[in-house]
Amino acid sequence: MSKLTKVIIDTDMDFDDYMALAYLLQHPQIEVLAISVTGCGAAHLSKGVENLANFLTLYSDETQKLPILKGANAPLRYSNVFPANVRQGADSHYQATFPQENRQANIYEAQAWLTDYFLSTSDKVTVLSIGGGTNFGQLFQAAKTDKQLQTGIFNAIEQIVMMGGNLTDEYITPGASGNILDTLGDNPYYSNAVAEWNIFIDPLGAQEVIDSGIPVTLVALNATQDVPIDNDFVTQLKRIQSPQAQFLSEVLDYPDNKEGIGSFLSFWDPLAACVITNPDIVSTQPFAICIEQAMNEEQDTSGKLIVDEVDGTKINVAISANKSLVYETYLAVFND
Ligand SMILES: [Ca+2]
Repeated sequence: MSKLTKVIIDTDMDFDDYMALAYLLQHPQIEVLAISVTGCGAAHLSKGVENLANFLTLYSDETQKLPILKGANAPLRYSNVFPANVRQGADSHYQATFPQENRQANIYEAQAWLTDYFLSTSDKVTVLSIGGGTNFGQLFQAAKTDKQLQTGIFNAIEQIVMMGGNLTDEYITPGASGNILDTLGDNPYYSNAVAEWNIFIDPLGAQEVIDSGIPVTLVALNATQDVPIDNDFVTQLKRIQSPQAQFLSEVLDYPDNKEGIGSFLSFWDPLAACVITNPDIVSTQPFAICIEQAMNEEQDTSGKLIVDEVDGTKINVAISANKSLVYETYLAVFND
């Protein structure tokens, strides 16, 4: 990367969103322009916004004033939700300590801010989508009947990098199965074995993102499963004395997170963030993709990625990742 890349981040303020945010906020070649928050993922909306505002106090005065965009309260389709313990962990920011309350926070309504921005900007931006497709899906839906907004969006957004989805083994080897049941444990209130959470939470929002006409790279579970968060990574992170790295260590020390280190936690959102700065850390392949929209409560497949050469939209899917290069890339920004 030679020039500064401008990024708008859309987040659900899960544990790994802090990792992705910290990476991009710290990266010398990235300029974060605004951060939108969705209330349909891990954290509830007001908590997510508050946590993000306070998280920014780990950074400069200028960063503390970044536009924080309060987004959706509900998905565009269905009302799928994360388990209560996941939401509690996110709402409580994993009991990690923010330096202070952010008294300079600039909080805006997401659709209004994004609409004004894309109607007036001459920036070229990358969108990092790490909280499902609802906020940007809603924007793209509005743009279908607003030519000026549509043009503004097309001129401004160069690419969308989205963490989400998985290609099962009917399409690729090795395939990746869904991650809904993994999270539900002994209380599987959904039957879906084929979808990934960001897509499952709002299959229509994700479809709108894919169909936006903007180049999309989907950082799928096929790639993230190559990069587990293991003890070696955590040890390296803990050695870094910066307040940002120490904050992330605290997040990973939260009991439900700690339990997953070396087992069920992956570099989900931070991998997508690293793909913006270092696309070569993953292998991508083009696929024509549709997202299953139908819900079936007995044997649900909603949110499944379907490869469909006729009706699908061509996007790039990250299908594998180089773990040691990912760790190195990620940790380098904190070590500098
Ligand atoms: Ca997330």
